[in-house]
Amino acid sequence: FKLESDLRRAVGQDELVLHYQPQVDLRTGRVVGMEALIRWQHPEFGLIPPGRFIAIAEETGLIVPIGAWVLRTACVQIREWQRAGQSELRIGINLSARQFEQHDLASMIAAVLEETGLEARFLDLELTESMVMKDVETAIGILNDLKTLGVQLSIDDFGTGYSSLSYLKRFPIDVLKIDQSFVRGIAQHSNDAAISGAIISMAHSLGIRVIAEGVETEEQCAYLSQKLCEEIQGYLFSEPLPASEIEVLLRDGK
Ligand code: G
Ligand code: G
Ligand code: MN
Ligand code: NA
Repeated sequence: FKLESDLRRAVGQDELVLHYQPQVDLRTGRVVGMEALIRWQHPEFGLIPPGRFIAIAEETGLIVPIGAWVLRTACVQIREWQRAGQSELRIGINLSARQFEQHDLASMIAAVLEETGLEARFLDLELTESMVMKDVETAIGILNDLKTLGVQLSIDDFGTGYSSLSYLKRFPIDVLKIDQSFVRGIAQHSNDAAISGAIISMAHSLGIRVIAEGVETEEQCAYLSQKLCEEIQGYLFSEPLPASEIEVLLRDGK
């Protein structure tokens, strides 16, 4: 299969790139974090989105070296932006199931933090419900090891998978990211507004912060703000952008 052999080559040849999407504090309007999102600059096919190659990378195991590259590249980049003045900027990284199961995950992350000089509290690891619910006891062990490093842990796409509130309480989670599918309907569908509101109040009662994803309109923003959601991420503020464009955006004082 061509994409697979191409991907094998791409890892060694600078064809993978990271884009960054800002996360904005709803109270201050300031950019407080970025989510790193991978793309593949294919020599023939152009820019390929992750939805088209992450599954192949998972199946072939290539996700392990790719994931390590993502982590290192994003930590180096955020450290650079911190030095340039955004001293409290945080970076969010998507972990794949395969990476989550690597027994050296915590030591690999510790090594990258050490090497790049990024403080652990500025690194936010995004996991999904299915990753942590597959084997709850094992997952709690891994999450505790990661928390020992001092990193932040988020549940991505929250609300779309199976999770139980009793387990949520046992996971050392810092952030829930409300899935875009709920945010999208906030202004039109009372159910989506109710679910988004319930996720926020439940998270807060457990001492967990909330980031709403896929925020595209002022109406969604106003509702989330009224519900005391901490942060928003979405096209309303910015789509994911290459590092050079993020620098322009930060320079313009956003
Ligand atoms: O940027 P875009 O909306 O196309 O991303 C689609 C999905 O690809 C994201 O929801 C995310 O789960 C996944 N993704 C993006 N970057 C990475 C990455 O670096 N590692 C992994 N494992 N998944 C990623
Ligand atoms: O990791 P996760 O599955 O949450 O990936 C987020 C994805 O959502 C990225 O691929 C990004 O391109 C996409 N995205 C980010 N903001 C918006 C938005 O406001 N609207 C839509 N439709 N997609 C978005
Ligand atoms: Mn994500
Ligand atoms: Na998500």
